[in-house]
Amino acid sequence: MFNLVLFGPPGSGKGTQSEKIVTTFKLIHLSTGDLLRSELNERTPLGLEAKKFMDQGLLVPDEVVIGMISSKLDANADARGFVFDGFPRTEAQAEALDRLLDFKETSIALVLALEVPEEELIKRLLNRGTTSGRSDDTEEVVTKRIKEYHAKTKPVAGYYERQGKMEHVNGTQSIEETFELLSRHIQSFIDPA
Ligand code: B4P
Repeated sequence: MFNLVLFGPPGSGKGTQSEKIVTTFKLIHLSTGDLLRSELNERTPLGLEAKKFMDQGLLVPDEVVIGMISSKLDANADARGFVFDGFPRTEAQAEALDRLLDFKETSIALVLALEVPEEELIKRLLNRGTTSGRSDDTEEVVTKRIKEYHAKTKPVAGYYERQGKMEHVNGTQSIEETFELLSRHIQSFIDPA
């Protein structure tokens, strides 16, 4: 099993690149953002609770997202591997993920961090906000999300650096060029399927 974490600030292209990676390498896409938005659209109690945090640009509590990831791992036991997109976002989530994978006798092989300057992140997210209808793509919430990233998520990079699994990738080029850069790293582990 090949397990990849796609890491980076909000708007760095994690969701965009994950779609391409899972198609090319036949992996399962696990996006906590997408999972939370689907709970929200179905108006489940979990979704309604998560909305309170998401609309303020805050991270949803660790136990909620860890529970969601755990059930998705169980539901895809035969997968060739997983792309974790937007998870882990705190050190507690990173430790929980290691424990969950360890229990399944597998581990994270590689962490690819998309590097994009802050002005570009804001530009992309506000641009998406004009068409996405996402209530967290407004200027006020985007600024809060980036602040939350620096306070809680950036330290997760250190967690994976210490494990020797982190590779940094320039995320400012076109979607195709960025995908090429990411693919080169992935291909040192698996071939396209
Ligand atoms: P997410 O859904 O994970 O969203 P994201 O970080 O904003 O976006 P991403 O980096 O995937 O960017 P994308 O490809 O879409 O999180 C939303 C919220 O959910 C969080 O704020 C939090 O509240 C909650 N949440 C999620 N996971 C959580 C967790 N683990 N713990 C706690 N809370 C959690 O790209 C953005 C835009 O840029 C798009 O419009 C795209 O078209 C464009 N773009 C992408 N690549 C480009 C490129 N190369 N050039 C130009 N534009 C590009």
